[in-house]
Amino acid sequence: MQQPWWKKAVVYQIYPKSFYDTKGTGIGDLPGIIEKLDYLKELGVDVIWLTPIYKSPQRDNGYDISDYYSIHEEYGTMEDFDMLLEEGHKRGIKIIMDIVVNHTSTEHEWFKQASSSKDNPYRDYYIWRDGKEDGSAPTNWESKFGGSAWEYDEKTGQYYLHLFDVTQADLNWENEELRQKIYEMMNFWFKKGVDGFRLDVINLISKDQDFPDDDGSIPPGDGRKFYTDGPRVHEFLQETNKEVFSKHDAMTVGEMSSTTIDHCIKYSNPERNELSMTFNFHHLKVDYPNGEKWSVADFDFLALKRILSLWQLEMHKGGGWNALFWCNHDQPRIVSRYGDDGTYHHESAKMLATSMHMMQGTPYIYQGEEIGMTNPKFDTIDDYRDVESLNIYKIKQAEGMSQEEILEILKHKSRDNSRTPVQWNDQAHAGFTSGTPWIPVSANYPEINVQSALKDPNSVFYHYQKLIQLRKQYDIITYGDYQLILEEHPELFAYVRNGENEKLVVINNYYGKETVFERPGEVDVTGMTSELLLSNYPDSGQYSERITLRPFESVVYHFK
Ligand code: TEU
Repeated sequence: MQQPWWKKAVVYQIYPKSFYDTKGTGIGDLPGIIEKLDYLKELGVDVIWLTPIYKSPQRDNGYDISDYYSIHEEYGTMEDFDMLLEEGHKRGIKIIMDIVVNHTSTEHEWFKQASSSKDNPYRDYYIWRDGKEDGSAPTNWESKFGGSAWEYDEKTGQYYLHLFDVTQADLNWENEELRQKIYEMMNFWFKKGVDGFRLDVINLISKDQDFPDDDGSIPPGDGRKFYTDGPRVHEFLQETNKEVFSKHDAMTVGEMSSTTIDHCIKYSNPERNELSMTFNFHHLKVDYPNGEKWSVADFDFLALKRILSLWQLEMHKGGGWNALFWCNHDQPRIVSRYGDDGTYHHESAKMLATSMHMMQGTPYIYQGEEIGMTNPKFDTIDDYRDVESLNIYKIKQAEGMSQEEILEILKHKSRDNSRTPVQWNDQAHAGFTSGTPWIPVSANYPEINVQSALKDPNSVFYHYQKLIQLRKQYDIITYGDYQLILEEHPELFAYVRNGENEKLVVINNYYGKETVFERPGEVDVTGMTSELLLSNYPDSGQYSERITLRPFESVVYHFK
């Protein structure tokens, strides 16, 4: 069977605002991305995912779109965008755009019309409801950024739904005319030459039309069970596929919030004609004790292995396809989170990279991850910019939490941890801008930066480069079956990839101390010869039945 190209691809995510500024505005721009394409080519990535660059008031850094057809001024012009496409394609790099169709900014013309009167033709593009008898919100649903998910509109006397910020009004996918407008707009971008889309919170677009209150019987009781993987979501995606994706050789990846494996199989099994692949976040919640993100806690290592493995096995069985990732613009930096951003910075950054990239799926690298960028550990609330972090800071204080405590939590959990500027060199502002960066640069840029990574053959950068090369060379990395081994081992995450007459054995030490691997019975390599394919220490040994792994050591053996 002819496999789609995106199964063997590696994707690099760019958050333009923090990538590279060519104009001295303190904000990254499109010409900045063009300037760095050769760097990305050297890394070896096949696809760039650009987070939203459309016109936007930037309350949520572009996830609040006010015009789907124009480029946000601070990032550049449509000509710059065309140039980026052209220059990317020239180098064999495809470009996918981030599209936000669960909601628009309240500054979008549709919303301005919709909120002008109850009988405006655009009214039904959004979700309006009367308040309860006592005038309170129509349901007890909560916004993902804190507070009620409903906002009262004085002028028309009804509430509108916003699952995110109050300026991000949810679109009403029940309205067919709206859906056609969305398809038209997506086709516009394909016509320009984009290669696909990352679809923001796409599993939230279909709401239970009864709009019930959440009785809290299933945690977290914030209403999500009435709109997550909702009643018509698969139907809507099949329609989108028919009207848009199927007409192009598109790669599509859906961001799935609080989803299930069963739904992700449906979203990504090619026979169902919905999407190419899905992101899920369950492996990034193992440091949320009792589901509480706003806390500081060690991660649950056994749960991490269990979750990643379950998704590997079940998605494969159901014919779905995983997007593999540790980092994005909403998540803290992985080396600070499940690794060690001090003594074993390089070793742990590489180990984490190997353990993700050797699984089945399409890997994503978030800007700066390839040099092991860390959380900035801001000491003051003044350094934060993220609407979610600023909301939570207020809400937690009102609930009685001390300032020190909430600042400590933000150091670990804020989305701004991944949004500090890319560290290009050891010059002022890490070479990101000649102006004042919109968010402070992490203080460790003199040590961690692209320029020094490129000079050091043992850098994290060259490890990522190697991982990408190996993927091109060995089909088993893309297609081999996944098998977890040593499930209960408290320090090792080890797995096998099984191909036809060949195997990969991947062994990762997740801790800063020595530990021992002993070949379990279910791995039979008798009669096969082995080769060390990759490791994160210069002198890792050849395969043996018993291996002592040093702190954060990671080894991959190929057997045939
Ligand atoms: O994120 C959706 C989402 O559910 C998150 O990961 C979100 O950051 C988290 O729930 C907050 O606690 C997407 C985008 O990636 C994010 O940047 C946007 O803010 C959000 O949608 C709204 O468009």
